[in-house]
Amino acid sequence: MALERTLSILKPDATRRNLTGKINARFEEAGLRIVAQKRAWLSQAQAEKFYEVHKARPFFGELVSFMISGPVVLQVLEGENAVTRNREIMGATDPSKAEPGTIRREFAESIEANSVHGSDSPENAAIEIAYFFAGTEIVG
Ligand code: RTP
Ligand code: MG
Repeated sequence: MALERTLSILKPDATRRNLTGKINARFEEAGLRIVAQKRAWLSQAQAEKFYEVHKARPFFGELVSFMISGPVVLQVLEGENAVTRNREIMGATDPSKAEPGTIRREFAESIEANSVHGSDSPENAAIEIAYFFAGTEIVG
């Protein structure tokens, strides 16, 4: 199996509670390597474009407000089956439905403030990585 890459975001609820190291340890323990990482405070336009697929959903406005409410950490994770593997260790969107031991079950505050984002397909991972990172910023 070839190495795969996925885009990860540590969301504002995670940076606010100083949880970035604890969450990064989860990725590394699961065999995912952080091959790019930067802290950023997203603009409204950046967050709206990133979550464009959810534009028609009732939670879109709140989601964008939440994502720009504080700094985030943008990351590229690399490993075998990285997209699926990362979604497994993140757990379900709603932390009350996430499996015990997952990042969201352990750290998330709510269905919205759920600590992490992970790309949902290799195709979207490529688009999302290119949205935030130049090729030279990724060091595998
Ligand atoms: P993500 O894209 O952030 O990795 O999360 P996901 O695939 O598990 O969930 P998705 O359906 O793509 O939703 C994106 C983010 O929107 C917020 N959300 N709020 N209030 C609500 O009902 C609701 N539903 C989703 C969450 O922050 C979710 O991660
Ligand atoms: Mg999603």
